[in-house]
Amino acid sequence: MAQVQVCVPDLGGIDEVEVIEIEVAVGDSLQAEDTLLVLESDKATMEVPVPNDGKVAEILVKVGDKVGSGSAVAMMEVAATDTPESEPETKVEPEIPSPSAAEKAPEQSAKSVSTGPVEVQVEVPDLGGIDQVEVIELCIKEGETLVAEESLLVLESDKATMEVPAVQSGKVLSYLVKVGNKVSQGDKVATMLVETEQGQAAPALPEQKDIPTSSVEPSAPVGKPETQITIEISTQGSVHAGPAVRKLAREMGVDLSKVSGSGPKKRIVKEDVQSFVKQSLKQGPTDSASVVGSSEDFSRYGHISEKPLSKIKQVTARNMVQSQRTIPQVTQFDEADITELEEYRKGQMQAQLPEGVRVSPLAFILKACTKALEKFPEFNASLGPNGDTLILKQYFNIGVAVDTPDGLLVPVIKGADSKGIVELAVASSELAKQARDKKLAMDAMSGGCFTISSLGGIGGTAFTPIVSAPQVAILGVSKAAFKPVWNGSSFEPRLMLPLSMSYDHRVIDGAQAAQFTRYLCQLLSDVRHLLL
Ligand code: CAO
Repeated sequence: MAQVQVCVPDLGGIDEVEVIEIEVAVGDSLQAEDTLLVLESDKATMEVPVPNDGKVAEILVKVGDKVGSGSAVAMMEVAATDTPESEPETKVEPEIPSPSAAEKAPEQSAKSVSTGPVEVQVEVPDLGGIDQVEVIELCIKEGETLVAEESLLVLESDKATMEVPAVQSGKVLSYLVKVGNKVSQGDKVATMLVETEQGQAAPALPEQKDIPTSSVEPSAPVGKPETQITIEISTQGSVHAGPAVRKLAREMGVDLSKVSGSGPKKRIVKEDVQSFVKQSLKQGPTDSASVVGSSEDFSRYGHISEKPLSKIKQVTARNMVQSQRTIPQVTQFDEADITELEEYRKGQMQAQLPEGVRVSPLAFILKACTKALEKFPEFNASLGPNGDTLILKQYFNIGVAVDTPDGLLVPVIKGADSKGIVELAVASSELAKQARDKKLAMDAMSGGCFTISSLGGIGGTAFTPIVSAPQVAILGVSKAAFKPVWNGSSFEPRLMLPLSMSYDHRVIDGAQAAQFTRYLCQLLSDVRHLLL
């Protein structure tokens, strides 16, 4: 046996990095490439592996110590054949990717020489000779701005995690890569719009180096911001964890953005992931409810094709599964006589509308719902964390389900109770447009108390909407149709609007649900109730 010193490899010009984790103890037997400890600078986390099989004889540093290139960090006992002859004690620098990549500013290049805002392309910086590093996180949403030095994306090799920061403050127009793509030095990863000072030319565009098409799918076009789903991905940007922890999380299917870090600077360590999994198992199915499809080979029966589900649909699917699994839901049906309401909306009201404003029955339904929520506070509530209290909300935010080409989005009309019919019409059509144009603000879909899902413009007689937890009720609206209604002496044609209200039966009793929908019908049958 011989003793060898394990030293910090070349840090690519960085003076000092901090030891943030020691993964082994004296006496541990390790195999070559096992991680000895983890180092971190403000932009990169890297693991120092051992180069040979052997036993840890001494650890020369402790967590919090600052080390530089060549610093000795441990002594290992290795088989004599593993050390060069005639050298009783050998310095061995394990080969790990140089973190210089993350430390060095990414190159950014402008499309043209100009003043004012210019488009620049952010490139992957020097990766210390490593090729094909995986993009594991996109830190912000397209269309958002970030300041110089904030992270744009995170790359990961098997031994290091590197954040690629923006050199200049600006707006991210589009990412040119997606999570999962492999990139190398010089690959273009994002287009940003940055300000140049008056009279100062933007940096010239360096020689183009195209990303191999096999590994990079085209990103969303410039100016086409992602929606809610990308926001979810973006939360990963704040995850503070090393490669080994990220790998463990991936293996266990853990979303690291949901794990609290107990390490230095709130860094997530392996134990945090393990206790998160234990906790999740104890709690049973939670918001990470998985959507299980079919593994059947349908091609045995005929031709098939497969297409990816949009992110919005994937998130909706998880939420739906979660809601159906955890909420005992019942749907109450009723019909509102909107004959007079429609006469008013299509007649007298038209002359009073501001130019360009279109009012559909939805605005009246929104108004009726806020009034019904005021009268029946249990519908404007959520169950408390242990399920033994009811949180009654004093505000009235109503979500409106919007059908978009990518799937269902539910923007929320905030403070619906303080809006009149015309304002509700304007707010709902603006939000629906923003949803379809993928321009919803980040918080546009949060804070809803109750949801309306209107399929009235399409057709159908009834459906059973799924409650959107933590809300306790959702109103489904189908297409109004003329029906013969008995008025006591004869049948009369009346325009009837079908309502289907699903509710959480833990919170709302059947009788309350019937009263709520009856009240809605009364309000809608006499437009004067709503105009007051
Ligand atoms: N009965 C009869 N006609 C109706 C109606 C109803 N209940 N609701 C709307 N209409 C009419 C409108 O008046 C309009 O006709 P005019 O142009 O002649 O006035 C037409 O249908 C189209 O309306 P619209 O759909 O454009 O507008 P809206 O305000 O009713 O709805 C929105 C807006 C965003 C809710 C709707 O476009 C939408 O996306 N609906 C789908 C929601 C969805 O997918 N839900 C399922 C979720 S799963 O629970």
